[in-house]
Amino acid sequence: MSKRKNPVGEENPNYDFCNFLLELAEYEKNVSRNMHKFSAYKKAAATLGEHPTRIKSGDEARKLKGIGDKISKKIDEFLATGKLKKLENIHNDPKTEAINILTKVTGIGPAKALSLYNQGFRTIEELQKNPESLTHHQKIGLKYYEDFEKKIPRQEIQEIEKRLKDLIQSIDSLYKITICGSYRRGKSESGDVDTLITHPNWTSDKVNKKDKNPMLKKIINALTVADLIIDTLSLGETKFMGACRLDSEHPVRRLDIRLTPYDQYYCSILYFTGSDVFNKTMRAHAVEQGFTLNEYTLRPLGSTGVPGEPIEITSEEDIFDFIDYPYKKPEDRNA
Ligand code: 8DG
Ligand code: CA
Ligand code: CA
Repeated sequence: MSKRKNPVGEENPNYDFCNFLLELAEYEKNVSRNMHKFSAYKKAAATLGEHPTRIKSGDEARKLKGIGDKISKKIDEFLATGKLKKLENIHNDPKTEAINILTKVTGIGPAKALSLYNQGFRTIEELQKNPESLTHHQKIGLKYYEDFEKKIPRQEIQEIEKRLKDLIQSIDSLYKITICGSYRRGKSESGDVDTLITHPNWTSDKVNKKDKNPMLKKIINALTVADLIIDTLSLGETKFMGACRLDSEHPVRRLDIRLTPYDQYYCSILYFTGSDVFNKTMRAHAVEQGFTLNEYTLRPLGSTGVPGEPIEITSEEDIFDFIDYPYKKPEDRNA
């Protein structure tokens, strides 16, 4: 998950509400560690972000999906005073402020940030001077901290996509490559590049075999030799996290790559496209309909609640159909 706060631009009529809600969401995730509140704030921000006109009162907001009493009161407070007491308190609390800053480094989660805080760390600069207690991933995160904070314009992801496809398909033209995440949802800029790769000869019955699958390592090697990948945060058999760069004129970007079995491709695409809030809502709907949905498969839940065999899926639409959920194009999954 990228560490950006995704500030909403001023062109949005409710951008100031969205931004304080997103900030409250980050606080719940990183400091209070309350994921229910985190989701609630994110959902409310997404709803307001899609609303075409300026909200004029908490009452008006309360009529919208995902906005209840508490959030509508915050909107009233913000409209009346131009600020929120809760956020002021958060900003004035050094511990909260430090955790917010430290968790912006990729690889540093809330627990590590708290432990760093307890060791006396407050700023990125302090960490850079004393990086001894950090993992390899966290050190690389620190190295590219400033670049990783920058959003990636859509145009640049298109260029990265083209290079990825050229390089990977020159290893084997049957590789299928899809950039997912916010890019696939049509956003004009993204926090990172989420790449999904599959190959018709690699299916789930071949996973779990004791032989190591060399496919992803070969791909990462080729992308590194071509100087597109410049650092690795972590590399397993099916999952790569790292840093890439088009050329020295461009900032260093976060690149995620997952290699997924051919028969699980559509569940993976759906999952990796997000948004995370959309995924949660859709998974909950699947359960109501008697299915369990994850990034690998869709399976029926028997009367005992034990999942059955995976259902054969040949498109993203299939998944929506099976759980009787109205199809949503990627652009409409920003909630
Ligand atoms: P962004 O990078 O532009 O900030 O947005 P994003 O593309 O939507 O977010 P992401 O953090 O890169 O995650 C990509 C997708 O992965 C996300 O849209 C949905 C899926 N996903 C979840 N939960 C989680 C999670 O806990 N961690 C990660 N890394 N991805 C998740 O549904
Ligand atoms: Ca990502
Ligand atoms: Ca992303």
